[in-house]
Amino acid sequence: MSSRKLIVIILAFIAVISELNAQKFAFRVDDTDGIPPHVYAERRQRLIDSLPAHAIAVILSADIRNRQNDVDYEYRQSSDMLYLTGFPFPSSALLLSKDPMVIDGKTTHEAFFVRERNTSREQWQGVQAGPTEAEQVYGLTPSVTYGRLSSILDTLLGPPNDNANQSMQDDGASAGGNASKRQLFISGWATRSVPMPLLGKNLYVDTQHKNDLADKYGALTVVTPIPALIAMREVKDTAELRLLRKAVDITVGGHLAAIKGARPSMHEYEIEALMEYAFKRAGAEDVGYPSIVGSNYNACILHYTANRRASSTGDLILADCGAEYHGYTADVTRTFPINGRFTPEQRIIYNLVLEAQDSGIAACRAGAEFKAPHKAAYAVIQRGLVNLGIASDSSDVRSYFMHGTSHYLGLDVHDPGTRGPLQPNTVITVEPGIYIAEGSACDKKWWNIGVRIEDDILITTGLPENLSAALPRTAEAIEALMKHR
Ligand SMILES: [Mn+2]
Repeated sequence: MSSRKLIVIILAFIAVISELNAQKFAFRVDDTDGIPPHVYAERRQRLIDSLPAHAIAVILSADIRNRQNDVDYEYRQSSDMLYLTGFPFPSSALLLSKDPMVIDGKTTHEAFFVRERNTSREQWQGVQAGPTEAEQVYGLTPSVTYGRLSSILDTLLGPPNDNANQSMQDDGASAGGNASKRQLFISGWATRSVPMPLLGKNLYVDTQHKNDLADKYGALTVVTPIPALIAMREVKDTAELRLLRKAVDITVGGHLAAIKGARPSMHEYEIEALMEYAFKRAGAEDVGYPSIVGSNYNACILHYTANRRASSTGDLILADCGAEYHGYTADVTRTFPINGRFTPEQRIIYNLVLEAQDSGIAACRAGAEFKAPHKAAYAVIQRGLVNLGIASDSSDVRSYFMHGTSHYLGLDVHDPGTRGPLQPNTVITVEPGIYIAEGSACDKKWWNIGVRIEDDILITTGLPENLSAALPRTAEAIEALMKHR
């Protein structure tokens, strides 16, 4: 063997060893039910197309949130990042540029920033994609080290006479050459404010961040959140609707399990457990928001999540719970009697809410104003409460129905949207409610009745589609479900 061959073999051996050292763990995607990379690429292109001339957009990953001491909350990516990349890991950022930019010799309109892989971190926290995996698996090209985000922004945004030439060499990046009309769009900060109790004030992180950016880059306009992205996320594409339908189907299964399994004297948390067990068994990664399971007087608290009370016969249970599947969440509420039979008063209130919901759903037509379902539902409840003598006049009604009827649904339970006229392929909730807390100014036979009925409605070019229609909704259907359990 020639010494040259030996050197080649040794070098190859060293290369293999260093490869092993660099990546003790293989990067694997165990779940294959996601959205293909080309769909994300199309969304990014649409957003770039929507940006004004010379604008730059940065989409930030969600923060890692500390629970206590050395334990963090389970990580959940920011919805904007999920929407545009499907990339699930922290310490990452997406940069989009209306003008072409040159990064490491490549002319591009997008760049992705991600932490390098780190074996010792992966040993504890799991394998996370680095730049190579971001490119190969997520199709995010070019992907570079997260730490370069700030210096590449300097190159793109810095005053041209100040640091542009220097940064171009330092970072291997260069702008399209326009620094006069600079607009920076940012997806928004997960942490908007931090309380500083000793000073009796808040630190407004987003304002501070914006001010610092303006200081650093001179006459820079920082826009957050990104209006074009809000408009895009309002209308769901085919890939999103598939996942959203799955989240709703899983959620319907959870509600069925909870209603069938509930028994008088069960604690609220036991009903919550029935619900969430069914969610996770069906593949949901999480809930889209903390489960609300309120019995009796707790049903009158809109966002009651303590779920500790022991129920007793005669209670109404209000369960507002949604499974999250691949980032998409459902949002469904059912109210049912723990013993399987509504009392006369409960039934009257329930049927009034149901009638309001029917009117609200019927108003979910493309082209209708966003508030059309709310106005329709509100009118029914107003008339009903006045007829029942619960509300003396229309101004009273607000104290029994104190929330809106609809919000957008998608990656977030309260998904962003323009609140303009309803558009096909938008999903909104329709969720009227009546909450008569103890001590309300009405006959006390109504006290502690809290009812909300919520379904997830797809706006189409024709009739609305109730995605959660498989879950019984009428008082009779719920009683029948509970009777034959
Ligand atoms: Mn809701």
